[in-house]
Amino acid sequence: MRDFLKDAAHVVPTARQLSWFDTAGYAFIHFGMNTFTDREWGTGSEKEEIFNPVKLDCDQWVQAIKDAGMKGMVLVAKHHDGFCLWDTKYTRHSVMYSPFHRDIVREAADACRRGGIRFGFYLSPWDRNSALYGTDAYNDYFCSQLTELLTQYGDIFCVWFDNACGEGPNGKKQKYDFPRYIRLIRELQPGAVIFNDFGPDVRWCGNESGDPRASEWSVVPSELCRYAAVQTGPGPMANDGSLSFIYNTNQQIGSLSQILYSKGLAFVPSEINTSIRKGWFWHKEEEPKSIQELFRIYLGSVGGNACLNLNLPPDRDGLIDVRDVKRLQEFKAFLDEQFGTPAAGEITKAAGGYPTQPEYHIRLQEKGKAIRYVILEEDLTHGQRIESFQISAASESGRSYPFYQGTTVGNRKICQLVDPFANQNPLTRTVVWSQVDELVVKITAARDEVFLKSIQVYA
Ligand code: FUL
Repeated sequence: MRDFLKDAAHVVPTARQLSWFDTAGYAFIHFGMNTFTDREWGTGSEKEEIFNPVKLDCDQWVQAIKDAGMKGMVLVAKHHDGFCLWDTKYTRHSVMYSPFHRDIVREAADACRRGGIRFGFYLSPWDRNSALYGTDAYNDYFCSQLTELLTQYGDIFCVWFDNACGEGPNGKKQKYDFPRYIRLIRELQPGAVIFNDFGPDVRWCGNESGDPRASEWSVVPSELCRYAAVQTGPGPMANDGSLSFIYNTNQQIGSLSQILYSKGLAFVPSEINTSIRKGWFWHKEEEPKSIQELFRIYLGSVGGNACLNLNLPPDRDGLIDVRDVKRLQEFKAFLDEQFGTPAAGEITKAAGGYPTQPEYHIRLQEKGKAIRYVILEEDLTHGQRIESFQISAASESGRSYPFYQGTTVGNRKICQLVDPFANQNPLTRTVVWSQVDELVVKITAARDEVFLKSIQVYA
């Protein structure tokens, strides 16, 4: 049992996963035929003539993304309706056969490069337009499309696949050859992470509404992520049951009780993806989410050991709606206000103690200010190890108030001590901040020796 826990603690990310974690927040761009038909899923029989975003300006998209503090773009190059936003050799159902006649993938990739953010794409395996769909030849077609996108548009940081698999124009369903797609991406863009429901690099969080798990592990059973590299042997209960039930919607992914039954563990972090509006595509009547809602999503993703992929849908002119642009700017101003002033303080690790239960003391330079956030980061190059921790405030008189209990940390855990909207927190309400001169972060359980990368405190 102890050996298995240690093995679990040593499951580590690849360089491409670590670099993806650094991106923290990036924007999904859903744009295509559905923008013009007011739908979420097209039929594949839409006429190319209707696609004409006359004012399209990808620099405007990039500016909106940067205004929000996000560092990348994942453009939907082809959605389920099969319409391609780039100059492809393999179908006439593309921008090049529309009145618009411009390669939008090229313009978006170039704008990202100019703006200093990363570029990636979504390519839907489900294709309701291709006559090849449902035959082996479709996998060749799909790989040809992938090859164009992977070789003609510079560095790609993320290739995003969803698993939707419906019927094509001939009524047939396709057997997707994911191992082949993955091999091709590794060969042509080895630095790109691949998002898919089941890995290999990044997995779906299990919902589209931005809801985080209470405890988010990046070390997960390979039963969930069948395309990921298995890094351990089987758990001590592997022969006493099976994880065949496991799916992304499960709330216990990676928990101790679950990994014990695994045949082997893999490192596959979660991406929280959701839209700034209700739909993925632009619909005139929809409004952007509130600051409060966006902040909840931010805390649970960027601050919850995941990355945030926030969808910003361009309108029929080919621009991000001014309502959304304004909301993103307001949101960034709100974030700057919340995390603007780190409270300086010296951090020391208490001597002695157990390697799996270290205690960190943060001496506050300035007494009297209520602490609003504590941000913890594990050094993931050693693996994700922390199972639980608590934070307490200590006063000169020796009084200690344990006011925050947490579970996983991983890449980054933002502990919110005061709710900026309610301006209180039942846990910290009783803390007399004027007497507090030290915070204590105590790791209460870990799978092996703890390596924290940083502790940041915001007043
Ligand atoms: C899903 C698709 O069916 C939606 O239309 C959207 O693209 C979302 C991000 O993935 O599987």
